[in-house]
Amino acid sequence: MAVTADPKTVIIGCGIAGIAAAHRLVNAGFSRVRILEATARSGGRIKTDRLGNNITEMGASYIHGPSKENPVFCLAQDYGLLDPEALTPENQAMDVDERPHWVPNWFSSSGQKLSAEYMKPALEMFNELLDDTSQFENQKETPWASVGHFIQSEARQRAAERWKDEDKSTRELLLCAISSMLKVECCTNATSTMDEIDLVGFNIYKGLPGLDCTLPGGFEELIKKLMLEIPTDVVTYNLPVRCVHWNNTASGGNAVTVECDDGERIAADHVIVTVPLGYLKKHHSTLFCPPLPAHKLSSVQRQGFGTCNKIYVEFESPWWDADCQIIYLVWKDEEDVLDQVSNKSWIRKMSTFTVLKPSERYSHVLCGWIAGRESEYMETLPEQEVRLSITELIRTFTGNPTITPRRILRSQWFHDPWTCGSYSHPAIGCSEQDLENMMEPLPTKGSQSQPLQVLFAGEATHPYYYSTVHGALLTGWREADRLISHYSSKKSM
Ligand SMILES: Cc1cc2nc3c(=O)[nH]c(=O)nc-3n(C[C@H](O)[C@H](O)[C@H](O)COP(=O)(O)OP(=O)(O)OC[C@H]3O[C@@H](n4cnc5c(N)ncnc54)[C@H](O)[C@@H]3O)c2cc1C
Ligand SMILES: *[C@@H]1O[C@H](CO)[C@@H](O)[C@H](O)[C@H]1NC(C)=O
Ligand SMILES: *[C@@H]1O[C@H](CO)[C@@H](O)[C@H](O)[C@H]1NC(C)=O
Ligand SMILES: *[C@@H]1O[C@H](CO)[C@@H](O)[C@H](O)[C@H]1NC(C)=O
Ligand SMILES: CC(=O)N[C@H]1CO[C@H](CO)[C@@H](O)[C@@H]1O
Repeated sequence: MAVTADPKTVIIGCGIAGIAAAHRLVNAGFSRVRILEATARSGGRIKTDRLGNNITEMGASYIHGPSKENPVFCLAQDYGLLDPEALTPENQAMDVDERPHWVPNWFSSSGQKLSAEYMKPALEMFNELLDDTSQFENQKETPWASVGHFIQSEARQRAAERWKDEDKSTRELLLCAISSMLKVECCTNATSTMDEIDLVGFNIYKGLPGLDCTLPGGFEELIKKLMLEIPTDVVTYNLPVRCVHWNNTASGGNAVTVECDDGERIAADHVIVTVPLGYLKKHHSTLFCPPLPAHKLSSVQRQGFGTCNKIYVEFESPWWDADCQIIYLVWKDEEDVLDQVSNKSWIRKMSTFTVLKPSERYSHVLCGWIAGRESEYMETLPEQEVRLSITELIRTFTGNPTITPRRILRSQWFHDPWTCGSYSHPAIGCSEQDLENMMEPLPTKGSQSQPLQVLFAGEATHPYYYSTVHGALLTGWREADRLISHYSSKKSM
């Protein structure tokens, strides 16, 4: 594009959404683009760390649905960041519902290893219940308030029918396993309990084909590659934005002034806000002057944002099978099918560890998953205490009192002041309209003021790929395109 006007654009946040927006604007010939980032690094919730020599992802690990429609997959492929298996046509064609299940190892709180065959009915029923939520797609009213209520009620009923010939202890154990699966689901959705997830909203998210893959050199490699393609002076680090003053119609100058924490004021024609929804929920009243319009604010409040953390644990030697990909822990007194516990027993919320593969490449490292308020509480504990709790947990479930983790590394997303949680989810009452409102630029339609003063990008503003890296990337491109086409149509007039 030959830029006839070269508007000043400020992007708040240097995560994948901010980087994608800047990248596209710069390529389109916009020369006055700046990214203001609160922290000392780029990448945001893409954050690669190390446990000893092993790569660990504190934020995003997987490309969800790695296939041609997924722009993150395409970029990673172009930059040569993927393993050959991820590039095979079979991998890319893998249907969401046909994905092979991970090979599980099961352990119970009485220190027994349970056979996968024995536990299979629980996994099957749980997956069937998740699939059955699709019957509520686009429904106005549902007999249950939430995904959690639906699963609890249906699991008990179906268990009574389907497993009536099993003995009581088997039936109870399978129900306890469903409680464990619910806790895993809390991680997928970054929520304290599935009771908070909307039964209709649950199906707004769209999956892409492809068997989820990781970036063997770390997800941050993708950030580094993209950053090399935008001029280095575009980003200013350690510069948190305090307030976006918009609608400055009187001055006759720039419509927006961005006020930074250090008092600096930056004039701009357009601002693209990419701060996480958790941050927005907490700081919207001071971040915008004038404040967000009421309907947009309600949507910010209605859409959910919760915590999912990882606790990486390294062992001297494996205590799981060589082919095991995922470890499930079942507490024997949870046949009520509930996913809520309390602070004191926060460790009970941990029901899953994934095995870092391929094992030839890693030493014996597991990734433990924990969601919700229990996860937020865990963040406040000293690392030593977390390590001791994990040690006790694993000793209890394996019945082996000698297993001792070498070291651990955990994420603390809730207490990250610039994120305030992990990612968004469709909370009860949240609808597609709320997602539309989230991405709507300011001033809203019909206003006489200068258009497109404040634009919104970031994971939580994608209408159906929210909570993912590809969703976030696409929103950055979307808002850059909005500006580019605005100036293109102006030119042709
Ligand atoms: C534990 C965890 C696991 C995940 N796993 C996956 C996965 O496997 N696959 C997947 O696709 N996705 C996953 N995600 C989600 C994915 O990481 C995010 O959707 C994506 O990275 C969000 O990008 P973003 O640009 O929208 O936001 P962010 O990356 O959060 O970027 C926002 C930036 O804004 C900055 N900022 C905030 N406030 C201010 C301010 N006032 N002034 C200036 N800067 C500010 C922040 O510091 C940050 O750098 C995971 C996330 C977490 C936390
Ligand atoms: C993981 O750590 C072990 C031990 O330090 C090392 O031998 C191995 O190469 C590492 N693997 C990766 C993928 O970094
Ligand atoms: C923006 O400014 C215009 C013109 O001064 C005014 O009519 C409008 O109410 C303002 N909008 C907001 C949200 O303050
Ligand atoms: C759990 O811990 C959090 C964080 O310390 C605290 O805010 C909350 O009140 C506690 N909840 C209970 C039930 O003790
Ligand atoms: C927001 C979010 O990640 N939602 C997920 C909740 O879990 C279901 C089922 O596993 C997924 O399809 C959603 O993507």
